[in-house]
Amino acid sequence: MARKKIIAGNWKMNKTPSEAVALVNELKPLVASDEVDVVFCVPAISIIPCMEAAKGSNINIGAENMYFEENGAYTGEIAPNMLTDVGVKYVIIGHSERREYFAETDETVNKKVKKAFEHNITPIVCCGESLTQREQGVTIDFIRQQIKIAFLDVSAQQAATAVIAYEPIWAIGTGKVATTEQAQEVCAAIRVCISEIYDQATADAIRIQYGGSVSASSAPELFAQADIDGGLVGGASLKPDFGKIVNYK
Ligand code: G2H
Repeated sequence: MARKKIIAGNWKMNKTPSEAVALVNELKPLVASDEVDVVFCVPAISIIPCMEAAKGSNINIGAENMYFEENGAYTGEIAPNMLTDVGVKYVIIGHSERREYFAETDETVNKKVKKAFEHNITPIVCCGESLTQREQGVTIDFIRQQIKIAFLDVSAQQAATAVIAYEPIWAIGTGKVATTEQAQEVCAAIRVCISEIYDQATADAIRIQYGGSVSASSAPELFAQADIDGGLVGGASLKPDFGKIVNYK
């Protein structure tokens, strides 16, 4: 069965709640599509107003992060049931910026992925190599390790519904997009890794996105690749261009 593409915006730390609502309203008609799943992952404070603004449209509002405990003394964190209570169905886990600036590790990513599944939230699990790793030729080994740890103790049934975002760190926000071949090669290797951990059916079902300076001009070729099932889009998701990316065909 063909996988439905999933195109997600990652707004990062941009837009006040009122600006966020205005952007949802601006993009709503531009991202209308039955062919792809559309997700806007927005800052936590904007989730509720964006949900209201997106009502009646095809836009899913997702979170950019969540904690792996149920509740308690974790100042500043957001619990999974806080997200589900307002209707969140997707959460980005382990973005490279969280790994770099907020000390997230493969182990915390795994805890968050398991917790998301416990609450029926689809994790968008991020992985990606640094420029040094790419230059040293260890990209695939490194990504395989990230994936294996992220999916430890995750069932095949759960994994089949997950989304993986392959984002080479050197291509994030730099305007430097991985070549189509580089992106497809790693996404294909991720699918092989999933087939080894689980089975071919799970590998065929899981959706793998490319992320890293995706633009309206690079999207069509990237999304036409056999193992690329959409994109995780940062900068361009804050502009009308996101409509072109969603309707890339
Ligand atoms: C990578 C991506 C979105 P950008 O972080 O996750 O951002 O498209 O700005 O490189």
